[in-house]
Amino acid sequence: QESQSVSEQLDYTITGIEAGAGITKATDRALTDYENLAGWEQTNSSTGAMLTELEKAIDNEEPIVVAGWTPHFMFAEWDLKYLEDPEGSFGGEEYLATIAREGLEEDMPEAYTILDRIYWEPADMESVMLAAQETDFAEAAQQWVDDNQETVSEWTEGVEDVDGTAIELVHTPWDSERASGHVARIALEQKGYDVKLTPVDPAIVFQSIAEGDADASLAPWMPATHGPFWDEHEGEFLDLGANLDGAKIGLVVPSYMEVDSIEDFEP
Ligand code: PBE
Repeated sequence: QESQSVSEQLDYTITGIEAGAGITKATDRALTDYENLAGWEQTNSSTGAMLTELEKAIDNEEPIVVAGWTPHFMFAEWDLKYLEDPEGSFGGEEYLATIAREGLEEDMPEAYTILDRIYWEPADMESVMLAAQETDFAEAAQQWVDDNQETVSEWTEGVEDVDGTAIELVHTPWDSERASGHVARIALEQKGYDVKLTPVDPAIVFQSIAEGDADASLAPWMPATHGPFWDEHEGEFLDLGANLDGAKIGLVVPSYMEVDSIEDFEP
């Protein structure tokens, strides 16, 4: 309806994703950081539901605000933009961190070295994510490794083979982390590890590694997205640095919407 403001048309609602996601906490921060969002709320069901809502809105050229992130295929699929975030509720550039349990360096030095070296670019991760749309993550990751064996060999160079040592990696249940989890699994398997990959919520990634129930993870998004979980367990896990730079989270809208900043919404 023409007479309604965009905020009214949106029903003062941001379409979020899973309740346990880091971006859900960041969106809650935005709802308190921005005075013009007082009284707004976010809906939280699933990433799949958010994408369905986004597609439906775009088909009807209706306004929608979603919790979005990069790398993700949503930006290849639709014409979208991040809203400016002058309050910094969503942080700036994010990196993906590799973390490990205390003692991994002594117990499994070969795995530690490989995990410490794993680093790739957003375009690499995106190519696995895209391929996985047609097949599954195991096959898509294998394809990327086959095409990039030189890179994987740099990660494993000089590392001695092990004989079926069991190692457990935990990752969050989003495509970006399914991609990095499977690629790390294959790199470790090339050196003889028996790798178990377990999808868990972000809180459990940190908790399981802090408690030594899992060995390592490439899934943390830092510093903003999973910062609260990181801080909660600081000192109880090993920080192996970035495995990818150039990630981002924020509020995302279709490009046809006239708002450019979170501040632009009428209260
Ligand atoms: N994400 C994708 C996750 C991490 C990876 C941004 C949706 C989150 O916890 O928010």
